[in-house]
Amino acid sequence: PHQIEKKWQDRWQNFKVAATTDKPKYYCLDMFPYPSGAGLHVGHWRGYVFSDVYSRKKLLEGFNVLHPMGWDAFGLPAENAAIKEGIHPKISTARNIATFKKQLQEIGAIYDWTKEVNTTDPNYYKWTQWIFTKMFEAGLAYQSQMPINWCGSCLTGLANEEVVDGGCERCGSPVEQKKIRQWVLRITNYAEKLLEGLDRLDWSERVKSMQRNWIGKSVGAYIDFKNEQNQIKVFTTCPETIYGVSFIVLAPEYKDIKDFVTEKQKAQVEDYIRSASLKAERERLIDAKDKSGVFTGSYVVNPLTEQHVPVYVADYVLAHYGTGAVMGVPAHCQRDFDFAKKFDLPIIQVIEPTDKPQDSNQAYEGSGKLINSGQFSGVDSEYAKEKIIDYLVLHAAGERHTSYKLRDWIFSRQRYWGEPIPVVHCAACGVVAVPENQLPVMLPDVEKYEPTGTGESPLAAIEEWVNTTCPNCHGAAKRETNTMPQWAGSCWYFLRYPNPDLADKPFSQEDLQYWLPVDLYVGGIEHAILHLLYARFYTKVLHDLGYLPFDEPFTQLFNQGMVCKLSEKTGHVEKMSKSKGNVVNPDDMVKKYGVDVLRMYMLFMGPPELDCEWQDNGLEGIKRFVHRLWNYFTDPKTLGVETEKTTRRLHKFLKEFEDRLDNHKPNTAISAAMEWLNDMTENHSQLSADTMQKVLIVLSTMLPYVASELLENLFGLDLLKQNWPKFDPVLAEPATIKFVVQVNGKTRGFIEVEPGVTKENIINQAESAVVSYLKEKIVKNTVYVPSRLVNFVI
Ligand code: ANZ
Ligand code: ZN
Repeated sequence: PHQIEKKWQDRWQNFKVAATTDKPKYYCLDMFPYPSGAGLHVGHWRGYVFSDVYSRKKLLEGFNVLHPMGWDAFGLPAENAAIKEGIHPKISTARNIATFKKQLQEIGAIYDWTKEVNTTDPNYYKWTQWIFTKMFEAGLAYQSQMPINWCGSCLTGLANEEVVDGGCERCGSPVEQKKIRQWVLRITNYAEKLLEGLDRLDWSERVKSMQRNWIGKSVGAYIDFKNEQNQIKVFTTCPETIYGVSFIVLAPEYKDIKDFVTEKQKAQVEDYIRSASLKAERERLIDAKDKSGVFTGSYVVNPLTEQHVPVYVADYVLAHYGTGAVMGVPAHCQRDFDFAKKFDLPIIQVIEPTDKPQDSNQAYEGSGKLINSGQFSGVDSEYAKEKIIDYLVLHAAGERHTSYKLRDWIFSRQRYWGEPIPVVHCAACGVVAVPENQLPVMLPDVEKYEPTGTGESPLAAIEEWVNTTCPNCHGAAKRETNTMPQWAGSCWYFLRYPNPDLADKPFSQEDLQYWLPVDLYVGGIEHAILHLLYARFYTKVLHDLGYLPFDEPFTQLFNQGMVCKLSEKTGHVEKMSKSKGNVVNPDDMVKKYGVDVLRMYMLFMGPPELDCEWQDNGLEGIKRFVHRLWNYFTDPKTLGVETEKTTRRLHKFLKEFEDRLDNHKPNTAISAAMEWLNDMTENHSQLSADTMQKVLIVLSTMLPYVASELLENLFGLDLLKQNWPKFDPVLAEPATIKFVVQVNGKTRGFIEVEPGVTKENIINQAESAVVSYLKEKIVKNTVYVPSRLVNFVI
C-alpha cells in the first residue's frame, strides 16, 4: 500500500469543490475536531471514514460535494495543556493542527483544504463576535449576577452541562456555587422552537428524545397559597391532586423565605440553608430516599380546601425551576411521600388507581378517578386537571403555565483562550457592543494566561488592552474581559465553510442558498445534546434576525458509536482513552496495513451507530480480502468474456452494496463484497472490463487507494471522473426462483424455475420432483403459492 498511497494523497490533497451551481449539491459535514495534543485516534477515524464514503458516493453520482474540515481550537483543554507545557496556546494549537492535518490527509478523504476553518483565526472569530453583537442588540444576550457553578480548580464558571455528578467535567473537582457577573444567552426564548423543529428532522429518535428531555417541557399551572400577609406561588404539573396537599416546600434559595420564618424557627432554618448552599444542584436532584428539610413555623391556605398547610424548606426543591416552591402531595409524588414519612405529615389519597388498590408504601403517580376531592370526586383525573385549573382561574387563585427545564445559557468564561466578548463598559453609555468596523476585538498576547482566580479573566490584568474608548461617546471606557465558551465557534462554522475567506461578511446569501442546510452531519453521540442544541439555537436566531433562509442547520444526522477496546489496566472493554491505556494510534495501523485496510476495517467493525470493539486480528481479515481482490484483478487470466451468470451476479452485488450503504449499513455492504469475491474466485470466473470497473468504482468509496490504482493501471481511468454504476433491477433479481414442494404439508423436494414460466408448467415440474410420494395416490387438491411453494394434498 505504501507505494501507491503517497501518489494518490498528493492528488486528492488538491481536490476542489466545483465552483458551479448547476449541479445538485451535497453538503456532508463532520463534527470538526478539537486539535488536542494527543493526535487522532481510531475513534476519530470511524466518523471521518463514514462521512467520506457518502461524500465519495455522492461525487460519483454527479453531485457537487462539499466535505470540509476545520478546527475547533479555542477552549479550556488547549489552555490547560499550554499552561502545563509552558507553551502559549497559540503555538501549541498551531502545532497540534499540523499533526491532525497530516493524519487526516492519510485518511484519503476528499476534503477541499481551501475551505479549512479555524475558530481561533481572527478572520473567523471576528464573525463569532459579530453574531454575539447581533444577539446583544436583539436582547438575547444579557448580564446577570447569578449563582453559577464554580470550579475551584479550573478557577472558572461552568455551564450546567459541564458539571457531571457534582464535579467539573474536565478535572473532576467538586463544583461550588458562586455569585458572579456573567453573560447569559436567552436560549429559553427558543425552547418551543427548538422542540418544534425536531419534528422536521431526519435524525434518530434517540437523539431527538435526548434533546426533548433536555428542553423538558412541562404543562401545568401556577397555584397561589396565601396567609394573612404573604403568598406562595407553586408550579405543579398535577393540579388535580390539590385536595391531597399536606405541606408546601420552598427551595433553600427561595427569595422571600424570610417572610415565612418565625422567630422560633429562625436559627434552625438559617443553619439548614447554609448547609444546602454547599451542595451542587445535581447532587440535590439525586432521588435520595432520606429527605432533609426544616419547618419555617408558618402556614398557608389551600385555595380549594381552605385548609392550613405547613411551609417547609427542603433542598429537593430547586430554586431555578418553576417558582422554587412546590405543593407537597405525598400520596401521588414519591419525593413528597419520602418527605412526608420523614416529617410525619399526612398522606391523603386523592386518585384511585383504576386497576389495582394503592400500595401504602409508595406514592401512586398514575391516573385514575378522583376521591376525597370535594365537588371533583368521581371525575377522571385527566379531565379534573383541566376543570381544577378552570376553577382556580375563575377564583383568581391560579393560572395555566408551561415550564421548561432548559436554562438560559451561561456564555462567559473567566479564561484567556477564547473569543473576547465584544462589548465595552462605558460610564456614560453603559454596555456598548463593539461595532462591526472595529471587529475583531483581538485577543491580546499576555504574559500570564493562568486564570486570576478572582473571577476575572487574565485579560483584566492588561491595562493597555482593557482601557479603551467608547464607540458611542468616545469617552474613556473599559473592555469586557470575559471570553466566550468553547461552544461558541462551533455554533455557526457550517455557515462559514462554503467561503471561509470572505472578509466583509460571515457568509454570502448565494452560498447559503446553494449549500445549506447541511445534508448529512456525522459525529459522535456524545454531542447529541449540547453542541447540536446550541448550533440549532444560533441558526434559529440568525434566521429570525433575517440572516438565514432556513431555521434548521442539519437535515440528516448520523451519530456513530464509540470505538472500545479491552483495557489491560481495568480488564474491561472500554471507550478508548489515554487514562485506560487502550488507545490505538491510527498511524501505527496505517504503517502496518495501509490506509485502505484500516478504512475498511473501521466500517466493518459493526453497525456504525453502535459502540464497537477494536480487535487487532480483525484487520487481518480485511487485509486478506484486499489482497485477494488485488490478486484476482491483476491476474491476466481474469479479464475476458464473462458468462450471463457472472453478469447477473455483478448486478446482484451492486444492488446489495448500494441498498446497504443507503441504509447506513456499510458493514453489511462489505459482507456483500466478500460474498461476491468468493463466488467469483471459486471458479476463477472471467470478468469483462466493464464488470471490473464497476466493482472498483463502488469499492472506491471504502478502498479509494486500491481502487484508483487498479482503475488507472488496468484501464487508464481516473476514478474521480467515473460515474456511480447503477444496477439493472432485472439482472439483479435471482436468475431462478426456488419452490418448496410439499405433500400433505411436509416438504419432500425443491425445484428451481426460471422467471416467466407458467403455473401449469411449474406444477408439472413439482409433480415430477416428488413422484415417488404420489405413486398410486389421488391428488385431491394442489395448493400453489407464487414464487414459494407447491403443496399436493393426497
Ligand atoms: C404537585 C404534584 C403532585 C407534583 C403530584 C407532581 C405529582 P416536571 O414534570 O419535571 O416538570 N416541582 C415543581 N417545581 C419544582 C422545583 N423547583 N424543584 C423540584 N420539584 C419541583 O415536574 C413538575 C413537578 O415537580 C411539579 O408538580 C412539582 O410537583 C415538582 F402527584 O406538584 B408537582
Ligand atoms: Zn460611551
